Amino acid sequence: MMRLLPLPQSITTSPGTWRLSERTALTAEPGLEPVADLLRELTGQPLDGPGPDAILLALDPSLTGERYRISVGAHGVTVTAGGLQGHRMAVQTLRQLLPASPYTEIEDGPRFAWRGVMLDVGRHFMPVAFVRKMIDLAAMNRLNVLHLHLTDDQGWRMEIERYPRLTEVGAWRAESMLGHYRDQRFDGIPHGGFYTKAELRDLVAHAERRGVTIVPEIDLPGHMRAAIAAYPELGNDPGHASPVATTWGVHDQVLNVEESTIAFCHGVLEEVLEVFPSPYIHIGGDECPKKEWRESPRVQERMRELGLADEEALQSWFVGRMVAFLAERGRKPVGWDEILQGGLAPGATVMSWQGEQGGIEAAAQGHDAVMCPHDRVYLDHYQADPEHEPLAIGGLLTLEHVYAYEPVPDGVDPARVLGTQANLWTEYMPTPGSVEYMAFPRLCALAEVAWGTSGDFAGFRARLEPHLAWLGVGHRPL
Ligand code: TNX
Repeated sequence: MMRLLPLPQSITTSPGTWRLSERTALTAEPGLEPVADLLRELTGQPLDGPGPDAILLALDPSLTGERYRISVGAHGVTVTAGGLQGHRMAVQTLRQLLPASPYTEIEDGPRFAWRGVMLDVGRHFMPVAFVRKMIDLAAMNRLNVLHLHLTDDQGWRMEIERYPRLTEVGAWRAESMLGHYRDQRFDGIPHGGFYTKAELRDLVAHAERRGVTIVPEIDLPGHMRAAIAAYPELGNDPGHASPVATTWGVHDQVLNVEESTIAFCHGVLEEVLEVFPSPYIHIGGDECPKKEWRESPRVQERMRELGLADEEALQSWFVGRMVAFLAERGRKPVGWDEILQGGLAPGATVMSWQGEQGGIEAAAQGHDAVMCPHDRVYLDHYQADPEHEPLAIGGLLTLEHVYAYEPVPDGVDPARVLGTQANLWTEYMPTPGSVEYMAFPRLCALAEVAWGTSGDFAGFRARLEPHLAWLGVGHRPL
């Protein structure tokens, strides 16, 4: 009967049942009208009955951040939180109690401030409607970050007004890989698409109403082949046209380190900041092969000009220029753990993906970390025996293994671990349906881990089935 997922921190029930009806009246204290509207929208009910049965949305400043209380009894329902964000989390729990709830007292709040899911729309473009659905699904699992990986070698997905070729050229590739990467087969079908700034602003607003922050990522200085195809002067071999990549994997073509290229990146970020109010902005930094930089006389000359000893120091310099740009504008830069190479400017947050080591080092150096080690939370890995599963990149990550994940590594200051995030790289997820299949049910396990109430797998498993039905999402069969 109680299908709450993620499990709240504390629940007690007593005899009695409350039912939503035409008599139910919704009342919100001043400032909470947006939450009242959201509740009406999500329940599809006007909630404007004559009472006395009521849902009351109340403020209590002693409840900070995302904490909330729900009391269901003969009086009706009282939801209390310190402000909008707490109420947004409470709305999702309340929806799970409706339309008939036992009398209950719930006291709740998350263990981690960063409870994320990353969607890679670079490898496969996903329609706006599906991104909106992912926001809804994140919110329903009380996740509060959608990290959008907007650019990669195989496609540039965000309209940038001052550089129109990024989407005219960079949003399209000639074909995609068929089967596994190692087979080197292609479908011969052009693939692409991009989001206008207006579409992205709509998504940001939709997410914000539900308590989800969209953290945009522009992946620099590697993973930039789509941009280099659009503007060859950004690359290290401007005389030689290199198309938007059609193969997966890590590509040697990376940005050059001219001042004009730095200015280009800043120009892109400026438009990103216009669209995304998120305090955190992701600048990528992963998998930047140093081959071109080593072999380019011009890059070597530039390194001497800048007084940099090696290519790692050059990467650190490049990242530093982006970090400084964002910090000057009051935003917090985030990057993949490779941004630690050659030293990292203070104030940057590290996403630990190659394992836990990046997060451990980051924390030791005084940086914040988001933990997303590939062997624990990469939802592009197989969820069961590959023989009976749709083609995936590799690996094996079962539901149980995600559920057993502990985001704070031994010996790390917990205050440095902002939280955790599941990543959906879409090389092998060409459609929304394939993303849903890989994301669910595992994302529900990650959500309970991030909320901080994981532990009893059998209990989780029992709540999972009705929860998935409520989510209305495609998923791997249980
Ligand atoms: C590594 S994780 C990547 C991605 C791939 C992913 C596949 C990370 C920062 N970089 O470019 O899509 O592996 O699992």
